[in-house]
Amino acid sequence: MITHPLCPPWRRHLGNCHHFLIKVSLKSCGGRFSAKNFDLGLPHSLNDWLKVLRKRWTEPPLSSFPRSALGSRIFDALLNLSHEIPLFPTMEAMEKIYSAFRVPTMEHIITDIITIPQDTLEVFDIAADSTIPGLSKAAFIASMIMSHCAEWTPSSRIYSIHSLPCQPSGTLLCQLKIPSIFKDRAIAETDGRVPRWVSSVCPAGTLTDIHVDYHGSAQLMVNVACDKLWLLWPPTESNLLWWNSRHTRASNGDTVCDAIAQLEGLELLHAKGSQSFVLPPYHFHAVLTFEASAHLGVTLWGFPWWDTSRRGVEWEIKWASNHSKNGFSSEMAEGVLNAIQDESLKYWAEVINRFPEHELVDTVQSWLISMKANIQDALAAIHASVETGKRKRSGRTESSKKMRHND
Ligand SMILES: O=C(O)CCC(=O)C(=O)O
Repeated sequence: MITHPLCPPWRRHLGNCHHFLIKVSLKSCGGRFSAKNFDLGLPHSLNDWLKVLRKRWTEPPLSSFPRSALGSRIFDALLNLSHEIPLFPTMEAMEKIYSAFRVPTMEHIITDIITIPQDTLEVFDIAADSTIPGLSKAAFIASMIMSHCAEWTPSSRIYSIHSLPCQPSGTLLCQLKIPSIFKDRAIAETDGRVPRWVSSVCPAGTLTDIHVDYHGSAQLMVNVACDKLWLLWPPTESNLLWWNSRHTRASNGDTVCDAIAQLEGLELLHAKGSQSFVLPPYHFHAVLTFEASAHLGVTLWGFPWWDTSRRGVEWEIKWASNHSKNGFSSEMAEGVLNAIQDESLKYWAEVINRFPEHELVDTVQSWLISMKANIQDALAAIHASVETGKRKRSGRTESSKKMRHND
């Protein structure tokens, strides 16, 4: 789930859980999502199944929508790749997640929107590429309905919501469960005692630029009603290096095309039907939506993602320490460091409290101590350089005043 502006951000060897997912996916899907089964004239291009999606994106009504041209460049970049793009592993959502045997639907999501205590919603305006902090619920629902119109008109709007908390009379009625394969080794973020599921709601034509979520958690995602294409990249060393100058920054649209050309480990997921999947920590993603869609997500912290989370947090602390070299303000760096301290380190401390017998407890414990110290050092260095900057500026002002006086 994206939380703007600090998107509270693989290699197969990084998480045991990933191995599990690959097995489950192959077993439960019976290879159904393989490009080879798309019967679209292979062997033209190994990724020919994408042509169907490209056609939908570039024909009415989406062809007149604001991000059509950019999406079409993304499809061209994908179709130009000379290798078969692997598919991101998914699982069938089913009874392991739907404990109340009530499968979440768009109706539950709309109830969440209507019953959320706030009068207005924070939405992302896709056409304007900016966040609107307080949009009326009616305007949002109208934009969802109108995204099915025949073509874009000057009064059309396209808004997406990226972190809508589930409400008691809406999605919470479904009492979604965290499957025991995760629950026995990880903790979920909670609101009191219930896992804090949030939804993303996007009209047709939404293109979400490449970004990373949060600061070290994995996310369990569940499709509610989805027809969207996810592009996903692991946080390998070279991918993170590429991301140094882009982290937390609103990307310009063609960043996704650059990512397709320059990042390693791209995987695709056409989200449809009752799938769920785990987005590991610091996994880069960009998403194109073909029909009004919604998915649910909950953040998970735990040992299956320890190594990826640890490496990502260490990278992010370095990124913040080098903020000016990376072209970012001290405020941005301070925000990231505080978020890591208040969020990531707190959850990792909770993980070792919950699973005191785990073999990694001592390792995580000493890592927490050194990360706390690193964050404190980085914050102190930022404060010192801000103070030095202020002194220099006021020194310059004083001397220019004096010069003017002497003139
Ligand atoms: O569905 C989308 O367009 C974006 C979703 C996303 O980035 C997320 O849930 O983290």
